[in-house]
Amino acid sequence: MQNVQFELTASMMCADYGHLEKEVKALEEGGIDSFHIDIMDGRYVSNFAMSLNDMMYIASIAKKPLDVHLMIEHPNNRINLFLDNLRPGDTVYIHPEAEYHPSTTLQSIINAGMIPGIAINPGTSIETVYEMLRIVKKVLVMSVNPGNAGQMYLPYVGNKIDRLLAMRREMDLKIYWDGACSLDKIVAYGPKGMDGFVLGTTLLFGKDRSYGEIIGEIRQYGSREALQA
Ligand code: S6P
Ligand code: MG
Repeated sequence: MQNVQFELTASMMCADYGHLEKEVKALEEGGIDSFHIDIMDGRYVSNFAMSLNDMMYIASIAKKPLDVHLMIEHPNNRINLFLDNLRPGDTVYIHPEAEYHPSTTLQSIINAGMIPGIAINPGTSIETVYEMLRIVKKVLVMSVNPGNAGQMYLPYVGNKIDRLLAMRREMDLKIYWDGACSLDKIVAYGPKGMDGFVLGTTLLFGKDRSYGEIIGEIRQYGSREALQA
């Protein structure tokens, strides 16, 4: 039987900010693997979602790792603000288009003991970022344009995910899905070897069921193909 294991990450910009500590605890008790922190500067993307203080607060109360997605221009100018407030084993993703020399920023992330990643926009081809795939440990594939939760899945991204999954034979990479992640996507891509999925309004937040119930169901159905094999 094929062993299907994937990481489930909660997109904290979708959480209830009136009860943030309660949200973090409920997600951890419900079986979440990590917390996805969408940092925005209003320039690289037109929205302001989370910021440094939000990240620091969640880092101070969460037992599970953080997965920091920097949607900011020139992350190299401010990278230490984030790295100084994270823990070894946390992940930091940058958007390569947002920096003149993205590999310098990635090296700073590595030097600080964090896991380096790049986020690839729907309109960015693998060829554009190919050399960086040799430096990073994780790739966050955007299946919506960055900036907002609750958007529609862009179907042309599926081909890029399949190509990245095939490239893992030659590269030491983990591949994650970010944007409009629904159960049918996990059922389709979990058994193909996807390493993780960011869960937002589509599947996890604002529902009438507990996080534990939803996460349990995702793991059960995401492994369905494997169980049938
Ligand atoms: C988008 C951001 C994502 C969203 C996530 C929300 O800029 O990077 O992490 O928070 O996509 O999930 P959903 O299911 O509402 O699209
Ligand atoms: Mg994100």
